[in-house]
Amino acid sequence: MLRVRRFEERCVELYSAALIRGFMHLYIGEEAVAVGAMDAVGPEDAVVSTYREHGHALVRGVSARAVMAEMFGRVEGCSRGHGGSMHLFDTATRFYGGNAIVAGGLPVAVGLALADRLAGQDRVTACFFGEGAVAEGAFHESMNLAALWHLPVVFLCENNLYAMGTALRRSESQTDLTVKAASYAMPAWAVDGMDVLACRAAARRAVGLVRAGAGPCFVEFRTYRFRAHSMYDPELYRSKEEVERWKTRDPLETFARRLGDAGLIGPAERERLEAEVAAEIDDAVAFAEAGTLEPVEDLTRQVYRRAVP
Ligand SMILES: Cc1ncc(C[n+]2csc(CCOP(=O)(O)OP(=O)(O)O)c2C)c(N)n1
Ligand SMILES: [Mg+2]
Repeated sequence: MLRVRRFEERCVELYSAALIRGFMHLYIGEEAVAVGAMDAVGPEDAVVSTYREHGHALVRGVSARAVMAEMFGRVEGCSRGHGGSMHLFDTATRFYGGNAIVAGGLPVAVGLALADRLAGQDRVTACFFGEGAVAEGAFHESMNLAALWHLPVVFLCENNLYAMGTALRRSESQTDLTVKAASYAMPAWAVDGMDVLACRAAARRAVGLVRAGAGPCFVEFRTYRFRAHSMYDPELYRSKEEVERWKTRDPLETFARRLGDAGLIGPAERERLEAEVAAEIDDAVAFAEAGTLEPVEDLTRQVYRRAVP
């Protein structure tokens, strides 16, 4: 969690210095979900995420160098600099994005799980998405097919209460997302997304069920983003008090306190971890800065068009 938090804080500085450009969505405040949930998936499994995916990529094992170089638009980035912040991909870790389209990852996850089934592979696909996805048709089609075909997908919904500036309660008649999921005949439950151990336990239970052949499973993580939707929004849709209230439940600091109280990680060890993380990020930034810009001839590579007869 510390690594993800500090990585993104550095990204903010780099964005202000115009070294990172384009859209950038921060995960700050939600780290317990990626860290807790990813612990339940193995290297053979697949992971699908959204445009708020820096944390998922890092926790999955995409190197800080490859992620930072991608943010800088360098060829050494995990998507050859073609993707940037919203499109981190890495086949080596079976990290299938990074998806700018709300709910766009769900059909991809169902397809991956179907491919695994057809290939006789005993693997699970973990699919992260925001609660805004439940308003999309792709969410319902994906949930239905996954359940109908008993596909090994773990649907991991990060409910941070807002989809850009739209509060869930202003856009959905049913705000209990587990009820929506359960209507597709799959096990579904909610968990405190600010508690990393609770997130891990919930994800382990879900992945366990899916791996045992029970079909798909849905977990709603109740969490909160501490920053604007993207790099800037006027935040007129929520009060400062609400943000401050959630910040008292900061998953990183509450867990650090818990570790301190248990005598596991004290101030000296925290300092050592901070230094270790800072060194890794410094190295990633240096790597990205020294990276190569894509040659102009390559710009239209992987851009497809229909041939005109
Ligand atoms: C299909 C589609 N519609 C609209 C948008 C514009 N858009 C970008 S992010 C976003 C909000 C999504 O919110 P949520 O799924 O809750 O994820 P969060 O940003 O809270 O992590 C919207 C509507 C989009 N990217 N794709
Ligand atoms: Mg949201």
